[in-house]
Amino acid sequence: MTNNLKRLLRAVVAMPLLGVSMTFAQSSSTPPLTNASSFSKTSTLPSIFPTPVSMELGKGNFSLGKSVVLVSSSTVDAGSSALIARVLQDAGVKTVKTAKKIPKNIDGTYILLGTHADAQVLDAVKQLTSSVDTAASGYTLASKPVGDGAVIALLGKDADGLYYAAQTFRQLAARTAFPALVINDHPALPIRGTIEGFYGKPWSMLEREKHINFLATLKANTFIYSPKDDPYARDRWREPYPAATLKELGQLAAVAKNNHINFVYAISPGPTVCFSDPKDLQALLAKFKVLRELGIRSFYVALDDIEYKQWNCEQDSITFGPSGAEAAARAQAHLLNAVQADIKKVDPTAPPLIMVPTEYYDAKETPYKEALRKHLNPSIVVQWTGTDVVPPAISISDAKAATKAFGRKTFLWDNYPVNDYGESSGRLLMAPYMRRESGLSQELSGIVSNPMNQEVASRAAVTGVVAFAWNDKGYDADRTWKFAARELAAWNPEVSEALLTFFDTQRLAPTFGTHPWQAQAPHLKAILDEVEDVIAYGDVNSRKAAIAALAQHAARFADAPNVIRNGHVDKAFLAEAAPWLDAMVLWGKALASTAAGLEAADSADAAATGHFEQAKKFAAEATAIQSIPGATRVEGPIKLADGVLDVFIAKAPGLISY
Ligand code: LTM
Repeated sequence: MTNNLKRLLRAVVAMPLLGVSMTFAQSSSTPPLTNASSFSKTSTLPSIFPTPVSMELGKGNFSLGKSVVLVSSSTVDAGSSALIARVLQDAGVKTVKTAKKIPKNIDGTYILLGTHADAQVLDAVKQLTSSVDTAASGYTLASKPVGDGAVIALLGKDADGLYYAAQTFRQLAARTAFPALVINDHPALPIRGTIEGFYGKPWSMLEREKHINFLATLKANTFIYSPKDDPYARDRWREPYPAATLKELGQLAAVAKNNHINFVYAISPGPTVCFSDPKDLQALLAKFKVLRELGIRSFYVALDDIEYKQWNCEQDSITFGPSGAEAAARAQAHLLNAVQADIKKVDPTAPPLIMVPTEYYDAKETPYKEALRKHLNPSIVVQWTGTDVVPPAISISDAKAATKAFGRKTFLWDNYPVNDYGESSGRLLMAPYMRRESGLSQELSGIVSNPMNQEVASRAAVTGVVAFAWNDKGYDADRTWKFAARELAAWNPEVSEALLTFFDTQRLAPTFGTHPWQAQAPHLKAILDEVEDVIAYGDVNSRKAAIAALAQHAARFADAPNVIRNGHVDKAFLAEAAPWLDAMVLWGKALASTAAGLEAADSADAAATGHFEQAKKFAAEATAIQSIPGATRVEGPIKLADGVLDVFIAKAPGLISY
């Protein structure tokens, strides 16, 4: 038995003793096991998120059973082993045996695990399927009922590929009926994940750990630590971290590694750095050295949101000439090239340095970009936010322009669902991830989402971002968004419906300008428009029916926060969204009173006036609810389906004269 196999078995045996850790959201957020009676001879194509590149059903299906045999190899790493152990335990497997190879007569469930580096596993998988995925980080998952049992093969092109196979296995194993199928899959983009790059309250270490666990379930591979309000990363970047923070960062990096996530540490020296001062270079390298000793291997220098047309020190004007955008780019390249050279020297296989330039928000040719392109080491990865800081859309031709401007494919920093700017005040941003052109993966080196100060609430959008980055051609924004709601609802249909009703009220996606790039509450708007249309054009009966349907919808709307709060939804989400959920109850009551007013008005009943007055009072109470002090950078009144619900409630008393 290999050491890894031993580790896997130990993990399976140890799981019940360890109990359920709060941070292991991965295992609890899978579809509930269907009961045995739903096991049938036909099998159905499962939905896997992110959408695999190819997935083909075979004939039949089977149950994993209470006991499985693992045929494993030395190429299975600790993270994959631990994940498979959790998956088997969650699927109700009680006994895990091991074997060196698959026997001729199959009499149970055999699970074959390994990478292409293991010839024995590769050969065995080729018996099951003629097609195997050979792309970097790719995997093949093949399953088949055989004899009196079944064989499932998880074959990674490499260690990451095997881990992704295990993540797909997690989604499949949650079904009682494990279908015969062949999945060949690999990421479209090599870098996928999140940059904690917002202003305002940084995430806590626990939130980061939970987020990394969440990212791993979606086969993302990158978490960039870059909170603007970490003083040791920006304002006081030269100072060392307190020992306790260093310890926590090291623990976080270990969690990330176990989840096949690259933990990237970003520093923002821009506000005070002297580019030509060797002491400042040494201060940067010293900071990275300490973090490297904690196991962090990937580094980033952020130069966004700084005054770059003035030097911070006299020496820079002597070294680089008079201050200005072009000189700033030369100075930045000088410093970053030295950092990259040091990375290469001390850790030759480490990922290259990542940077965000000062002009990150468009792809127009400028003296700054021209100089950066000319002087920056081509192996340094450059971030870009699109055609604006918060762009309404990103097309392939936009990305091509950025490639040209920065002299390399750029790494997209997508400022969605971040809510740290004026236009986003009072909002959670929970729309599906849209308006990024399919095929963008060919013109980018990666995508990360900049999330909200609210970690769990960010997941609806982040799920879309990383699913798009995995397979932009097969990405379905709406289905992925619904999947995110199901995950948050712990797969309870009533709760996920209530969550989707709530998400709809937080769908408006602002830009830095006056035009949002996603419209507010389209689902609710369609319902309210329909009521208004029927009142305008319908006969008596259809009017009554439409108003009755509105009353029912209002009751469901008002009750949605209750359903969410009483479901098995992550408590952190309930805390983050508390004022919005409170506001939703009141807006729901306002809508219910409005429906009562319309019903009375339609019967020429003067009681309508009282109902409409009541609606106004509820609306005023809802509008007065404020965001949680300190929770977001921009505080203010909570907004909920604004421009849709408030408009309808205000307009309703004038729809029927009585
Ligand atoms: O977008 C970038 C590169 N920098 C900052 C972010 O830190 C901030 O979160 C977003 C949204 O306000 N805008 C920025 O300019």
